[in-house]
Formats: sequence, C-alpha cells, structure tokens
Amino acid sequence: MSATECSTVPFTDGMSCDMGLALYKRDVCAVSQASCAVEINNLRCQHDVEEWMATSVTISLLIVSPASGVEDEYSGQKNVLFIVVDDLRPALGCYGDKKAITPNIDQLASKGIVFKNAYAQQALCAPSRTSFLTSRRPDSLHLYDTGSYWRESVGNFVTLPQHFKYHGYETISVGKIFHHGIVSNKTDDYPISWTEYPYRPSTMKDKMMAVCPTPDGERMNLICPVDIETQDEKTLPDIQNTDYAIQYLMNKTKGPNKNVPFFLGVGYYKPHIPFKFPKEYLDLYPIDSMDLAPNNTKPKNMPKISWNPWMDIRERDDVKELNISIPYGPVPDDFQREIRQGYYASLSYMDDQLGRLLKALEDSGYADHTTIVLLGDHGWSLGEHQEWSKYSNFEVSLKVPLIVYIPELMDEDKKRVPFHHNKVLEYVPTNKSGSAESSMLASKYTPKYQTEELVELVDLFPTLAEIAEIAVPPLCRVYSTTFCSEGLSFYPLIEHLVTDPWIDFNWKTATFSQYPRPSLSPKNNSDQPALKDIRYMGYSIRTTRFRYTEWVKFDKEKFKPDWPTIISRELYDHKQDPQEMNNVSDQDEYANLVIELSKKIKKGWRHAMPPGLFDGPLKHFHNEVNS
Ligand SMILES: [Ca+2]
Repeated sequence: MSATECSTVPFTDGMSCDMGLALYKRDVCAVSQASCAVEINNLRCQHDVEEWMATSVTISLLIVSPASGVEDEYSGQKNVLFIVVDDLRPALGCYGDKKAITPNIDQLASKGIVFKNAYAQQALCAPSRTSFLTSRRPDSLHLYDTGSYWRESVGNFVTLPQHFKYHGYETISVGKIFHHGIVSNKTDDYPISWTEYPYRPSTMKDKMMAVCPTPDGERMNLICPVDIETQDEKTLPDIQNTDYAIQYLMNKTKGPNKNVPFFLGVGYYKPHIPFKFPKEYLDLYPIDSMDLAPNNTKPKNMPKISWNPWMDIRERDDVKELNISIPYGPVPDDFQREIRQGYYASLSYMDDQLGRLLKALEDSGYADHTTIVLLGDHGWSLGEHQEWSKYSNFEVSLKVPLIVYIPELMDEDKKRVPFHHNKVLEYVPTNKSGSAESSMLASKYTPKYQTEELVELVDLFPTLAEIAEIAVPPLCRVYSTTFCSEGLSFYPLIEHLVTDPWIDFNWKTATFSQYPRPSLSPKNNSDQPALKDIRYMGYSIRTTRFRYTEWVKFDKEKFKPDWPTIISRELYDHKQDPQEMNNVSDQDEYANLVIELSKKIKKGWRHAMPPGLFDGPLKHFHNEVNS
C-alpha cells in the first residue's frame, strides 16, 4: 500500500493501514495515559482515525484539568505557535549581538529561555527541516538534498504537526515550515500534517525575478531594498504571511472552533537571500557603521573538502558583475559590508512582522496558553572564514537561535506582561555613525532564562509533545520507523532551569551534524550535491569545548559512512579559538583528544545522551530528574 492510499496513517510500510494505526496507538498508549483508554482493536483506517481523534480530544479534556483562575472556556490544552525563520543565525540582541535591532524577538526572549548552544543537524533547509519535523537525523531520512519525500523513499515517519493533529489540534502552516517541493510531496505534507491547505504567499513567485530597482533598471540582485508600492500586489511574502496568521487568530476567536487547540506554524522567508525588504529598514544600519567579520579569511589548515563556494550568492546580478573568483573569492570589502547590511536589514524587517504577530496573539486572548518556539533552520556565514551562506560544518552554519516561552511555567502568579509590537523603524538612528543609540533602546530586554547546555533541533518534537502533555515519542533505541525520536525532550532541562537551577543536571554531552560533498576539493555542486553525486560526508560533533569534524567516504546506496576511509579531520578548540580560525587536528597536544572524539563520533548520538538513559526506559530518566 502506498503512502498516499493510506495517507493519514503512520507506519504503514509493508503493512496494512489497520496494522499501521494499531501500532501507532500502541506506541502512543505506551507513553500516554490519556490515550490508553482508547480501544485499539478492530480498526478501519480513515473512519477510525477520525473517531479516535474525537475520543482522544474528549479524553484529554476530561483528564487535563484547567489551571485555576483562568477563563471558563479554557480547555486546559496548550496551543503552540511554532516560528521557523529561514537562514536565521543568532545575530540577535538577545544573543548579545550589539548591532542587531531585533526588539520583538528580544521581547520574546525576555519572557522565555534562550538556548545559546542549539544546533541544526545539517546546514541546508530541506534536510534540517525534515529532520526536526520528523525527529529523525539525515542518515535515517536518507535525505541530504532536496530530492526525495521520506514517506515514499524511506519510512512513513510521523511529523510534529501530524502528531498534534492526531491529538485533536488544528494544525496550520503559514509560509515555509516544511521545505517546499519534492521533499514535502509538493504539498508541504498536506493533508497528513495539516488541517487545512498550507498557506503560501502569492508574491513568493518573484523570488528569482528581476524586481530590484537599480539605476540600470530592475535586476535580480542579492541586495534588494524595495519600495513596496512598486512591488507586485504592493506587498512582500513575510508581510502576507503575517497578515494571514493574524487573520487566522482573529477568525478563530469568533468561530465555532474557538476552543479547539491550535498548532500554528509560521515560517518566515527572511533573512534568506535575496535580501529583499522595504528600503526603510536599510536606515537602521548606516553603511559606515557596518564592519567586516573579524575572522574573514580562510582558517589555518582547513581541508579543501570543508569549503562551500557559495554559488547561490554568485548567481545574483549584483554579485555576478563583481567577477569574484571561484571557489574562494574573496568578496571585496565594500561589498562584504553591503551583504552584512542587507542581512541585518532583512532580519529587522522580519522582526517587525513578528512584533505584529505577537501583538495579534495577545489581542486574540490566546497568549496565556500558547507556548511559543522561535528557531532558525540553520546558521549562515556573513563573511566568517571568507565564506558566505550555509552549506558547511562550521559553527556559524550549524548554530541556530532557539527561544522557548511556556507561559504556564515561566510566568509566576499569573503576572504575565502582555506582548506588544515594538515598531522597529522607530529605532532608526539619527546620526550616521551607527546604531549605538538604537542598541541602547533595544537593550531594554534581557533574556529571562538562558542556558549554555547543548541542544539539537531534532530534540524539538519530543520537547513540544511534553510541553503540550500529549504522547512523548520515546528515544529510538535502534533505527526504527515506529513512533520514536532521535532526539531527547529538553523540557526537563527547561523545568530544571526555571525551578532548581542550582542543582546539577545531567544532560547530553555532544550534538551531531553532517554535510555531504561530491568531491575532495570545491566544485560548482559542492554547496548542494544531489544524492547521486555524494561521495563524501563530513560528520561533525560539538562538545562544550570542541568542534570536531571527520570527513569520510560515504556509500550513497547504503546511506552509510565508510569510517576507515578518512579524508581529513578538523578540530577547533573553542576555548582558545572561538572563531574557528585554526584547525588543530594535526597538533601533537590534541592527538589523544582526536582519538577520543573520533570514537565518540562513530558511537553516535545515542552514546552522548545523559548517563544511564540508554540502560533504562525514558520515563525512568525523567522521574529521576523530577524527584
Ligand atoms: Ca534555510
């Protein structure tokens, strides 16, 4: 039976719908008392899914008692606002970036927790998003490019929104949550993951069009400040996204489904290239105030295979005419400043949209019971290492912002300060020397909680399930298509930081990421090799002090590394070298460490979990933590 014939039922690989659903229910029941009252025998696919969903909602309503003092109609279920920002690195006020003007993201951070060491599993949209939306790592998804749909190619894994949908949530996708295209069946995985057809802004069609005004006419530039009045429909994709999400919230408060909990995914397109934004945002960052990356040259002893030649940047008209040499460049200094200015301006424009959305959430009345998560799908190099864009295993490509706000946990005594919209253009500096006064204004927010603990985007699925008190997928002890997770819920970590921060907490000891390459030295397809061209894989781990990457031969038929065939190694000591400018993997004093980290990488993510976790059931670990 194909995935589409049995499309609403998980885990149907080689089995009937009935069996697939029965297994999902069994797995859910194993971890969730609420769902266990449901009979799992004699199932019929579609009919039973709907009946089960209805029963499941009723049961949750009965079992989860509302917190005291909230409005009568509140059902006790937590809504989720899941905000994914395309190519967002932690260039944010709340991450200590003095230049960034991001008062709305900072406002969110001032109520929630900021994860200072959060990592993507691969620095490319499609593999990263599919990974955190299924809680599987790229090697389990067999996905390193944009060329396959997991349900057809590898396993009918349940997705994060699908799981919420099964638990009675309205699941809504606005903009880019799944990577659009083949990887999500060209439908963003509708109808399996979403209650209604995913919204995509109509003006996204202009992404590869010549719409940037220049003295020589309209061009397809990298840096593209625009007068909105001259654009298609007089709007831009992220403005449309925000309008749509606001409309959804406003309609919901008035509609018959007012009390049905929601999982609202809002995927912002900026600061992904091209840097197309309303031109006023450029004034936030006078060009004279822009600097270069402090480490804008190639790292010492960097293996050639590490390099990504940033071809997506080069194909834009304004970059093309600079005739920058392939593959290394460098980009002329003046243009480096312009790229950095364009990235920051795009980011502030996106932040302004987020402010509108947060204000609407407040106005809708849902903010008291809506968990908000904001993340970037991977990082981006703004000239660090002489590099641009993502496509690598460097820290700047893999590190992402991750902010989580859980009102029920983080606002004591119901003293929640309402969200408001910080109008970002009010931060435009009055002098040309830069944004000092703006950052002073922006600094009125500081993160409420922050942590240096290592977390991975693959952890998000179980974390959100635990926050919402729906069935938490247990760890996948071995590779499996059943209901399980290749990440670990960090909710206990959050709870610990909020309630008992002075007590030691056992947490994971490394994060795992990877990047494929077609060749030993950079070629035109090194940034995004198609699966058929992949010959090497760089496996990268980050411990609290080190980033270690091992480049090995890779079998693309079996989706497995050939560990003995090592191409090269990289080791960056973040204590001595936080900018990753010196690969010390060949230095004698690090020889033993290289052996140790090489072993750790091969043992894999399961063995970097908190001690004891793989010796007993997950529940046991959480009980220990809570006791
Ligand atoms: Ca991306």
